[in-house]
Amino acid sequence: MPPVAPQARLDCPGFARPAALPPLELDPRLISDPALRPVAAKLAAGQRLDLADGLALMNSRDLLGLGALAHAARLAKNGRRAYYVVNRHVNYSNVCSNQCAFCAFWRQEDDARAYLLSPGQAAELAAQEPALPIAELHIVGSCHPDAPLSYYLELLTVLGRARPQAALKAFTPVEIDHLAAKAGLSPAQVLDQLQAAGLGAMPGGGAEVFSPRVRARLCPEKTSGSRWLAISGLAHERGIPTNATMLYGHIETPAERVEHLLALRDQQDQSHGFSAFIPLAYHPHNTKLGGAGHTTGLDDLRVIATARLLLDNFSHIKAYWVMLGPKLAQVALNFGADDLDGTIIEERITHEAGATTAKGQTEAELRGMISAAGFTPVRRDAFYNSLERE
Ligand code: V47
Repeated sequence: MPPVAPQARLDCPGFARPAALPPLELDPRLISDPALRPVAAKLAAGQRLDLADGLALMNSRDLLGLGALAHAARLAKNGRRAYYVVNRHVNYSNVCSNQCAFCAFWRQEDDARAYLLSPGQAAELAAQEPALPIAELHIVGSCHPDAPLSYYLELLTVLGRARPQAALKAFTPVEIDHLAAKAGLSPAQVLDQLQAAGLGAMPGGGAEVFSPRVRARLCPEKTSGSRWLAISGLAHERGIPTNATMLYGHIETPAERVEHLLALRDQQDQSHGFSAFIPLAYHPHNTKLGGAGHTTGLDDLRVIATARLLLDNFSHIKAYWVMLGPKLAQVALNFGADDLDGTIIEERITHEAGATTAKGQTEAELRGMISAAGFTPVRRDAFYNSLERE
């Protein structure tokens, strides 16, 4: 693999530098874990947290203390607003040459359940339920061994025509790297062509855990963590906002989680184009990696709270209801999260791995979850502009 060309500019003019966390007003009586007290003192002084602070948070069982800290940060960033988007997922293919051990979605090309939607079929899906005010098409598939770059360009063109009001949030840095290698182009050249065909934003999948140790076991064929970060930076240079994720709850250590978050924070310091961070709770069913069970509620909330506090330069933290379940996602609004993601309509990746949640939610259900938790629902577009009628 050729190296990703270094970013032309360190400071990205396309995106404003997100505001840092201000000094937080905290009630020390809410914290019972002594390891969290120095972290609280730093937050109260407006200081940036480091690896040791991240570890104290990531190892703590003081759920109410974690919540108190993360909620103060959430209020400083987003007040009582809780975002959601009317969106639709389009998974254009499940045929994947990476065949990651944690993933239940991929199929070999000769599998009876393998598919590659034609651009026309994808557009038909996107056009269903025309009265729905879909603001975002979330378009993710696989590293298909044969589909050429022209397929992806055509896909964006016809999806844009099918849903002209929707932003096309498409292709992870892993897919970009794969199709650049197939086309014999650089990721930057591919991004330019996709942007000209309508690419407006990019989802945050494929980041998994950046640790080379974890990647060697879980996804040895996949784009490395450093390439994932560099390609995100190339998108930001072009004014394309992207998201970031972390797949947790498998073989990773607390230190590897914290290092992952700090690597995202470093990239954001340089390129400012990450919109949201989304922790992804590992689902073990039908995967090669397998595993005993699901993540715990404590761990889910702890990852969200730690992310809110470490990622002081990220504006948004998503509680992805598909993976957390709607009830815990609602609780997570008090642990640092300010976004529930969206209506989705048809989720496949997590459901192949055993998710028992619904495949979609109605807008009324999302608003109800937010209001019942005491927050103000804000319907947004893919760029976090409010679509609420004032
Ligand atoms: O890239 C795969 C992960 C991702 C499993 O950017 C798994 O707005 C859990 O990235 N258990 C897809 N996770 C989901 C994703 C996403 C979702 C919602 C919003 C956004 C956004 C992005 O899910 C994959 C992979 O990292 N994944 N298999 C599994 N068994």
